[in-house]
Amino acid sequence: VGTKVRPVRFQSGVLEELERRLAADGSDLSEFVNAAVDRALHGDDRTLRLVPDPVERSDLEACAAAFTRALLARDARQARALVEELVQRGARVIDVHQHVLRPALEQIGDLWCLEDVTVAQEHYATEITTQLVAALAPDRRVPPTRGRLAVVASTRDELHALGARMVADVLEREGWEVLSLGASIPVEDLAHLVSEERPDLVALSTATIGRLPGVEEAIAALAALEPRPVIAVGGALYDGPVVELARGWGADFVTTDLRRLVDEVTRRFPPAG
Ligand code: B12
Repeated sequence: VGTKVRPVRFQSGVLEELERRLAADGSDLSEFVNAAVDRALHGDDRTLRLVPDPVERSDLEACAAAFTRALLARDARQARALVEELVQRGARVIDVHQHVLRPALEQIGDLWCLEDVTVAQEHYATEITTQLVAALAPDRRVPPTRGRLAVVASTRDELHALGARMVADVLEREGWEVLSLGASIPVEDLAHLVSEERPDLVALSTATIGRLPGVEEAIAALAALEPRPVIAVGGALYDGPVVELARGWGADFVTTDLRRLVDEVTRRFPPAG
């Protein structure tokens, strides 16, 4: 009942001999095969493993390269299959975001800069990746358990939204309740919502250098609120001097690294008990 029948190939003559001997012992083929499979999975001399090999950094890098190729070949089915297989093998979604999806889009961004790919190709890649992030979300999402609220948004005029989506996703997986506002939130509207909702954390995402004035203004507006939320700032832009700039404006921490975000929020808001 409930068992799929699958063909098994035996060497010629072996099956007949096996069945003859089993019958002589009062046993049958199903029992024999089940016992052999059980030994292979659970016995002392195990030959089959239920737990697959751990996913290494090199697997993530190989998947990033294959995922990029699939996006450039406009093969969404293959792109999805690559990522879903990695997740089934046990890859953490945070690592998939950080070490597969992000580098793929970075590379496609570089190719766009060199005019080796068109805007249409970049849009296609972004669209498929956005769908994938959404598709991976529900199975791992947990109901809010931390009693903590975060607001996540891309800053004023910032149309890059996927990084903010990943930040929201990662916080939700950590048990936070998240208000995810998406792209380009005006400073006054952000401050208004934050003063109403009083989140513990506001995470701001920015990818383009021209959008920095919006970051400075958002940090100033949030820092003036009472109670003042913890202000995290990140995105593709933050490297070198820009990190210091954001710290100088009053950001509590600045990072592009999702694991560092998780470490920081866990340190600042330790789970109860
Ligand atoms: C897709 C894309 C777009 C799409 C975005 C669509 C969308 N719905 O998001 C569209 C077409 C709108 C777009 C427009 C533009 N783009 Co564009 N775009 C990209 C591209 C190819 C991918 C961006 C992306 O989604 N990456 C994947 C995400 C997941 O990565 P991420 O944002 O870095 O997020 C990661 C981390 O940074 C972190 N993170 C992000 N936010 C936060 C926040 C916190 C608090 C924390 C802790 C972590 C964190 O988490 C993520 C996981 O690791 C990049 C290439 C690149 N190198 O990134 C260029 C890129 C960002 N774009 C660029 C440019 C120049 C533009 C335009 C100015 C082009 C133009 N001439 O119109 C416009 C600007 C629009 C605007 N006003 O914002 C440049 C930016 C250069 C710069 N530093 O200023 C890039 C780098 C391309 C390049 N190589 O030059 N773009």
